Amino acid sequence: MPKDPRAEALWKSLDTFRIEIPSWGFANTGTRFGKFTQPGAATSTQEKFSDAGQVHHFTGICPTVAVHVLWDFPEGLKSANEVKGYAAKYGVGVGAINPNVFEAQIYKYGSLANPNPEVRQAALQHISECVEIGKQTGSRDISLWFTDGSSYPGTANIRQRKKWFEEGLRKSHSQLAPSQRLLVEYKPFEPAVYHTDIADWGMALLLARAAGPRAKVLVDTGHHYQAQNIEQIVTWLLSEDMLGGFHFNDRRYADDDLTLGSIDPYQVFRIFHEILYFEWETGRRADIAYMIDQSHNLKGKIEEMIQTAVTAQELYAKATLVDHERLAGLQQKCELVDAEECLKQAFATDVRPVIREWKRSKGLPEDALAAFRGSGYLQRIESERGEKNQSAGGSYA
Ligand code: PSV
Ligand code: MN
Repeated sequence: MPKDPRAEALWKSLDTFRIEIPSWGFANTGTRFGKFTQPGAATSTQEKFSDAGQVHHFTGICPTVAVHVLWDFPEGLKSANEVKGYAAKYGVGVGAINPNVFEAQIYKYGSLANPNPEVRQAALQHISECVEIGKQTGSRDISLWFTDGSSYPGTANIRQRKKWFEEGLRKSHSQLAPSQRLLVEYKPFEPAVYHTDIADWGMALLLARAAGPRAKVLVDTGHHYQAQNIEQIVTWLLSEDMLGGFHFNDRRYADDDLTLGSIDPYQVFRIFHEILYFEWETGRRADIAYMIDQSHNLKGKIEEMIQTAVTAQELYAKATLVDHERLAGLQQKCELVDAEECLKQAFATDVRPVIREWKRSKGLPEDALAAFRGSGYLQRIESERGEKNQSAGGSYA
């Protein structure tokens, strides 16, 4: 460990920083006009776990994989042991469980807020099964994203739908084991384009509060309007003890699912800074699940996931370099230039030499991407999966 106290703090933060990767980031995806295929894309849950295992093997910081129940658990609860087996085989754990109440035909007009009580019941039943899956896989978080909303003015009773959501989330919360949490994700639009029932952090916050004490808000960085100040949302949720986790990705226009930090690395740094500043001020660790929510259409899937994890680690490391005590004093005296410089200096610091040293001490490769490329894994899966993937793409029409 280095002698300098700031480098020491950075080193300690590297020991604790972990980020979860999504199973769906390894499968073929596309745009709303169709899928682009890759010869090496994962074609089964087992392959997704195998690929995720590679990301963790080379980076050392992605020990868990978020799963989507419909996509990864073809037989629901009955698939739980099988999925757990894949995780163990490839050296990772099962992370957040994502129910899927948006793809089946019955959810055309919503799930927990569907005017039809039978559909609301079906959605509740699915979430309840996901809670059970979480208990079996040892997953802490049930991560809820709903597409519920409407696309034309006057077509939905928005207040009534809010009540249905409160009711459904309360019931779901009552089924949690003491170690489990519900994370409520928000998104302003898509696929509903007039109103979305859980459109922003305020709505997610109110619904999480109504659900119960172990429900928190999930911030997906791609789910905001242009120019929205995301780190301010983060600070408010922290101060309310309501920030449960993140879905990290970058965006230029809307929910673009771009590589973390590819468009605006300073944004990610500012989010990490606010969290670390909160931890310094309160003397307690913020209990936040850091997760990635990206599905790469154009870049190689495993390569981009490695790139993402490495970027997240670097930006988090930079944020640990902010001198909090000095910053607090400067803020108090309204020394604007010097206060801003506290952030800018930390952001400009090249943390890679210390990270390389940390990696060496852990027996990890200094350059995760190069090590993965040199391993021959990609060539192997491309030849094994190429044929299956050839027929997987195409248009939706
Ligand atoms: C929706 O856009 C979302 O962010 C939710 O988290 C889903 O679970 C995920 O993307 C699916 O790709
Ligand atoms: Mn998300």
